[in-house]
Amino acid sequence: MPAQAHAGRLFIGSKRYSSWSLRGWLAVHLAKLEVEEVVIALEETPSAAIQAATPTGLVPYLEHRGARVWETIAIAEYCAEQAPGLWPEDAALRAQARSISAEMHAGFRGLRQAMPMNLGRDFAGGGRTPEALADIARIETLWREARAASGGPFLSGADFTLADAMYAPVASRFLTWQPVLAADTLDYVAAVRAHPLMRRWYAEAAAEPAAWLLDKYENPPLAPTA
Ligand SMILES: N[C@@H](CCC(=O)N[C@@H](CS)C(=O)NCC(=O)O)C(=O)O
Repeated sequence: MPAQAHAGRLFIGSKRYSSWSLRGWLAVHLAKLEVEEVVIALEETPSAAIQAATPTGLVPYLEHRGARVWETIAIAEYCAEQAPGLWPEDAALRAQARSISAEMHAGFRGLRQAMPMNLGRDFAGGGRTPEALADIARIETLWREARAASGGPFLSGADFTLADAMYAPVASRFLTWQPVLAADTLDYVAAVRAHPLMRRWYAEAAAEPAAWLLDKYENPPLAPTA
C-alpha cells in the first residue's frame, strides 16, 4: 500500500525487547487500523530518535486520522472506540477486563525489572526475585479469575482481545524465564503464543538486524535462581 493510503503511523521499538510496543501493536492490529508501522531500534540508553518522534520519548505512539495517542492503555481505549468488540459487551466482564488491563499498565514492576522481555533467549530459572514472584502469583490469580468468568480460553472469552494484548508480553516473559507456573497458566501462555498476531510479531523480531541486539537485555543479571 502506498504511504499516502495510510490513515496514520504507529511508532514502536525493537520487537525483540519492547514489551509496551507489543501491547500497542496488538491493539492496533486487533482494531485493524491501517497505519504505517515505524520501528525505531531501542538503544542501551534512551533513544534520541524515539524522543524526536514521540511526545513522551516513549513507544508505542499512535497517530491516526488527526488523533495523537500515547500511553499504551490510552492506545487500547482508542482502538476499542474504533472497533467495537475489543472490550467485552457484558458490563461486568468489561469492568474486569479494564481493571486487569489498568493493573498491568500501572504495576508489576518487580516482574518487569527482574524478567525483561527478550523473544530470542532462554533464561530459564533466572530472575526469581521475591518481588517478581509476588507479581507472578497475582498474575496467575487474575488470569484464572478472568478466564473462569469469561469462559476462556482468552481473558475475556473466546477471542484474543485487549486484556490479552496487555498481558501478551507477560506470556512472552514466562516463556523466556520459565518461572514455576500452574498448569492453567501454562495453557493460557500457549494460547497467547499460538495467536497469529503473536506468531507474526515473533517472526518479525527474529528478522531484526543483529546490530539491534543490546547487551543490557542479552546479558541481564540472572540471579537469583532459587
Ligand atoms: N507508560 C508507557 C511506557 C512505554 C515505555 O516505557 N516504552 C519504552 C520501550 S518498551 C520506551 O519507549 N523507552 C524509551 C527508549 O528506550 O528510548 C506506555 O504505557 O506506553
